[in-house]
Amino acid sequence: MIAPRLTLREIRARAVTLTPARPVETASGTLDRTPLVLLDLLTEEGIVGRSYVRCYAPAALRPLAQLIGNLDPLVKGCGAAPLAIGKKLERHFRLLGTQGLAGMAMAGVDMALWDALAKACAVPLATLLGGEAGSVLAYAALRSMSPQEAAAEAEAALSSGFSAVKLKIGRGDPTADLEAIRTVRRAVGDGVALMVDYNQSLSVAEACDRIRGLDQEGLAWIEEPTRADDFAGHARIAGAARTAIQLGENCWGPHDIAKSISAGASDHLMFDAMKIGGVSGWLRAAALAEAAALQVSSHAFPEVSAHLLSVSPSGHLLEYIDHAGPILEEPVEVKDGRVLIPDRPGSGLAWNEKAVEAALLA
Ligand code: SMN
Ligand code: MG
Repeated sequence: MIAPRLTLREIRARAVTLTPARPVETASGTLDRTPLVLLDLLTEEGIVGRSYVRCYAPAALRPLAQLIGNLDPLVKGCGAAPLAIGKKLERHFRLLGTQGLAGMAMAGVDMALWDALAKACAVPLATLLGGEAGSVLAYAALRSMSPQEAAAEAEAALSSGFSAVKLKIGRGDPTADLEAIRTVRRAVGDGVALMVDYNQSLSVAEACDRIRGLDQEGLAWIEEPTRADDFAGHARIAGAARTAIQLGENCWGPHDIAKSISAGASDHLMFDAMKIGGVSGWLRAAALAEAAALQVSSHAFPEVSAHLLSVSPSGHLLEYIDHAGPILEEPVEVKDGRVLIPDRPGSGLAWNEKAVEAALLA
């Protein structure tokens, strides 16, 4: 079969707000709503490329959906070529800057384009990228910061097959961190990998102090102890800690990753499929990580991240947290602590239209 060349006909962007069964608590705020923009990239050939982006702040939801819709005249009639369209959009946004909403919009288009291309070739995205459909090792991200509730979540994760969990800390003093870590550790046992995430909540000086106190806890990594764009600060923290430092979910594209690597900011890297610049940005950043011998994990977006981690030379762990599941026809599947790469064309995203309808922003 010869894959058809695709010509873009229309971008549709729909804003939805989901209400998670359990809010996600972090030291930098609690997320009790999930504002998403769903992208449908329609082609003349009938193939539809899909992706979603997540804007965290409800106030940014409508503007983001509008911005994505406003890209329609720029891409209409173009071939479905992610790199060429990426170049065009970068030129369009150069004077504004390609981070924030513009970066999210560009990444959404990029991911939808790759989805369309994989569908046109009738293969999973991982296969189009040179890998194969299989599975990737995952960890469960715990939503609650209270020690007892986090421990109960961790036990549930273990009984559904996970062998690694991540706990959010940093809301209280160092004793509160230790209590939460030890309560979860007691619940999961020593054989389970336990990571912690400060969500940027400490100063560099505080982090250097606190983190030494965690070195005996057998943690697999300590994530974002200080503000994400302070690469020099993270490098100081990494120098003071024996435990590995994890960073990257707030890096915008390969250029931020290059800066982080050259500062020696972290021992591991984690990419957010949206902030890193979609599939194209991820692949470029993954090459930098490989060359720097840093392992790459994912942040959120488990659907597309499963494909991407499987073709990342230093792929490590997938973060399993199901934000979009309620509006998907086939939410991500986990088996024995591994996320399965769906053996269907594209990245595997299909909307559950009834659920989308109910969640649409009025
Ligand atoms: C996180 C960030 C934003 C929303 C939810 C969770 C977190 C993570 O930093 O690593 O999952
Ligand atoms: Mg994090």
